[in-house]
Amino acid sequence: MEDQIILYIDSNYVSPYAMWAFVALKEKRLAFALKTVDLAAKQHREAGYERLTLTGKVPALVHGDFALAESSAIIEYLEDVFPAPAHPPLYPAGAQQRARARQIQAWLRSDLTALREERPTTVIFREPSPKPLSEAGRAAANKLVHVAASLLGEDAVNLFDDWCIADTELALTLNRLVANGDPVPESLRHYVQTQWARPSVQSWQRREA
Ligand SMILES: N[C@@H](CCC(=O)N[C@@H](CS)C(=O)NCC(=O)O)C(=O)O
Repeated sequence: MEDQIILYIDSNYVSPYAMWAFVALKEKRLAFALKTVDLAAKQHREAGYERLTLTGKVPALVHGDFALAESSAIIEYLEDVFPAPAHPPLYPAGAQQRARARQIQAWLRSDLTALREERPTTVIFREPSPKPLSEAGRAAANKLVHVAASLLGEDAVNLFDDWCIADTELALTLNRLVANGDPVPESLRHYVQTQWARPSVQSWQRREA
């Protein structure tokens, strides 16, 4: 019998990191159970969850008797343990393209703090924010748009020849602006809309594992 897979996510379905791990599982065509963690009720601080994840963070993956937190570690683990061609790849084939995808992933997690604070993912999944961006928020938005436009040619719907997980991550980050009605060039809006229509992303929005 195959080891069971469980993904722990936030109960409000607004964690971008949880969404990226969920999309990775879906794109790999893996069956998994979803368990929700109520962050407001501090369920992630309960001893059992902290013991399981080491860090008490959401998302966390359980595969058999192995548990892992951190979305990037989860994504890399799935790619290692469920490789192509049996399971669709999460990364491009070439070493340089894989490296570029990982650069984008690491950058999205470590930079653009003002944008992440002023345009939380609730602007995508719940309702827009009426507040204009601060100077720091605008600077972060401009940097994101500049990097995305440099990577994506006019009318590109993927970063590379085929979809990869960095596309979902970049699209979600751009969607912090698009969904809120902040100015974004039309070609990037089209990229976001195309990425958002992927069945794996739609499944997250419909909350179905
Ligand atoms: N670097 C982590 C970030 C995970 C993270 O910050 N998750 C938030 C929810 S969006 C969380 O667990 N917050 C509870 C806490 O930090 O105590 C990842 O990529 O998985």
